[in-house]
Amino acid sequence: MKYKIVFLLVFSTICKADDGYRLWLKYDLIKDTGKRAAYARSTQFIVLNSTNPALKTAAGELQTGLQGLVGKPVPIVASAGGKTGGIVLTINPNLPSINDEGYQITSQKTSLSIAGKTGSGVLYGVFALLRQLKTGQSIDQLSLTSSPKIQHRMLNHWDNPDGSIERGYAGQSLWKWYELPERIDPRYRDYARANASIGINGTVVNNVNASSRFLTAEYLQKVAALANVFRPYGIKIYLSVYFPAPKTIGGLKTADPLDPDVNKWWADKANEIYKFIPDFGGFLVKANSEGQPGPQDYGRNHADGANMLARALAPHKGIVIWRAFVYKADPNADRFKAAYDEFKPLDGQFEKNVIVQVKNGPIDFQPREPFSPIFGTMPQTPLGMEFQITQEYLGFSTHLVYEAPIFKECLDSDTYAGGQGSTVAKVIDGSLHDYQLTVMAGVANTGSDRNWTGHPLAQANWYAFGRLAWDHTLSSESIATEWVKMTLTAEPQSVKTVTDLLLKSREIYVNYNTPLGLSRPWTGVHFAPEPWQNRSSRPDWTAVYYHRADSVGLGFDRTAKGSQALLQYRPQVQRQWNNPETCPLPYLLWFHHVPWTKKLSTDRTLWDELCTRFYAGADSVGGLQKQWTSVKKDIDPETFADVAGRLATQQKEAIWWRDAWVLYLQEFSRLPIPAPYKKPDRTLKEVKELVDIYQLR
Ligand code: BDP
Repeated sequence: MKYKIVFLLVFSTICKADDGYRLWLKYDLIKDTGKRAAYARSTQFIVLNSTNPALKTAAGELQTGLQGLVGKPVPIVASAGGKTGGIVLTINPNLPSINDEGYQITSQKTSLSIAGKTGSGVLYGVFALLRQLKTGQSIDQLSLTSSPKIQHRMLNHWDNPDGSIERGYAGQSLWKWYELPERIDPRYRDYARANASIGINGTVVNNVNASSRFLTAEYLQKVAALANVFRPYGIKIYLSVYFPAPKTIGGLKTADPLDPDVNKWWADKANEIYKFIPDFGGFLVKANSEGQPGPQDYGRNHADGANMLARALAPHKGIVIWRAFVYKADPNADRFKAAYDEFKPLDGQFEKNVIVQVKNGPIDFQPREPFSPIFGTMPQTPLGMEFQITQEYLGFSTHLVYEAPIFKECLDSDTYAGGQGSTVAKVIDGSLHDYQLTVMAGVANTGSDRNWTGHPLAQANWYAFGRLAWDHTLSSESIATEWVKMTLTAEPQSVKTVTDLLLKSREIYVNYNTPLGLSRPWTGVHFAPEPWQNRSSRPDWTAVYYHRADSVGLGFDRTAKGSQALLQYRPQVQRQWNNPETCPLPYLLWFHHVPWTKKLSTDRTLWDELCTRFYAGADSVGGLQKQWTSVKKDIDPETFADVAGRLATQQKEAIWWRDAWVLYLQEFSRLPIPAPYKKPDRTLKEVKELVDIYQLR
């Protein structure tokens, strides 16, 4: 009987379903006993002889990690006392060849050393060492040196004070404003750990469509309580601000950035904020964009607005992150061109502590966009990157899209701003134009769902964002492999299979969703296909504005004969995309209106190629399902079932996307669906009815 109980206890611990809460920080006993013994020999104790908060965090994380991985307690001691086999954590401000947050891990004969110039550097080194262990790599003769390429690696939360999240698909906000500052949800610390483990060092906790409430003393206390939790993990807090706050909460008659009283109000507000949060990071601002007020309401420009806030923050070393996501209602304009037109003339006019944050593409986080032309055009203004991790246009949390390839595609694009090789990555890491301020932001996909991200595999997107913000030269594949090993399984065949499935997922989504350079076939909630949508308060909020289907063909002519948006790029870039005969197919319909019967480089006509992609894309989801089934034995049952269910939904919805597009476009092309594909079972009317139901989501 006794044995039975013990067995049941052990069994239930081993088989305890994995709810995904631990993300990639799963420090379970390493199965390979040989490796485990080797690791245990070199990690017998941790030497910590400082009270630096981040260093203490580092020691604690290392202790927890090692205890889990090697299965024995690892004491933290103040000195090695002549003993060998320990890990020494040191801060050394004079270390050569790393920057302030970099780390150096070296195995000496009898001990391992993790050193950095700051506590945060050591903390990142600790997580790097744990990554080595968890992914089964040797730690003998280890010599790892790494520094982040971007200074501010941050998440942008689009979280509202009422707990909802704009474009959030993983539950409610993590921040329980109504409980703060008195009650500190333990999850705040786990959030900070997860971010620190991938190098993220900043977080904007509220929506860019901001409420001025966050600047009141009442809320600043709450924000300060979060900042206190994040600080030992090297994470600074930032706030999105509502530009007219001097009016809404300050009692002033204006928010004009050139008005002395308004300037004084912001300066006083900054002083107040820094009393609450001495290491406050700064402001993120969405102004004169999608109805948000801004400096233009007073006849001023973006630089006037940003500079006023920058002057208020400068004495405290805070920064202003001013967003370039702007476009005005103009029936004759091309939204593609709007941000460039407004920002290019302001190059060089911003204060030193301002950075302009630009979305990766010119429109809005589409499944595939060319890089924003702004990246090639503002050498005298630091430009930061804004990626979207949450899957606003990528099927929410039911469709699988591993986003590293989206991020990489943009980072690796050549702007030619300083001749060949002037990639977007080199623009935003500051190396091309010697920017003194660098930012990479990701709109967070986290929420109150137990597994943080809704889709279990969407955790990989948060992970990939952090890893790329640290080092944009990493490949999508290496990040995927690492994440799978850290999170799902170490079995080599399954690691390979899941990595492969992740790597394919984005292209599959593009194929059934927006192939050949189509964009924005949504209105409303940005989930269901609505390529027929042609009515809205603004033309650029309809779907037909983007695809321009007519009896002749499909696509948006942005060449010199069309909207001329292509002219915003450097001539070398224009040459790549200018000619419909040679324009790479992924960008074809972004820049050209192509006749239905035009032969493409695939030797198929545009119509046949489109159909092929819609059908092949939808079919490929079946392939993903098969691959996932093949790894079942190596995946936690709860995670397996969750992903399997979501893939099944994706399969259904991919067919529905395919049907919506082909049936709708067929009304213009008047061409048959090419063999071997069969006509959809439903009618266009039926698809539209289905969409109406989904728009109620
Ligand atoms: C769009 C979103 C909207 C955001 C906006 C932004 O649909 O919810 O407020 O971007 O980035 O993608 O400001």
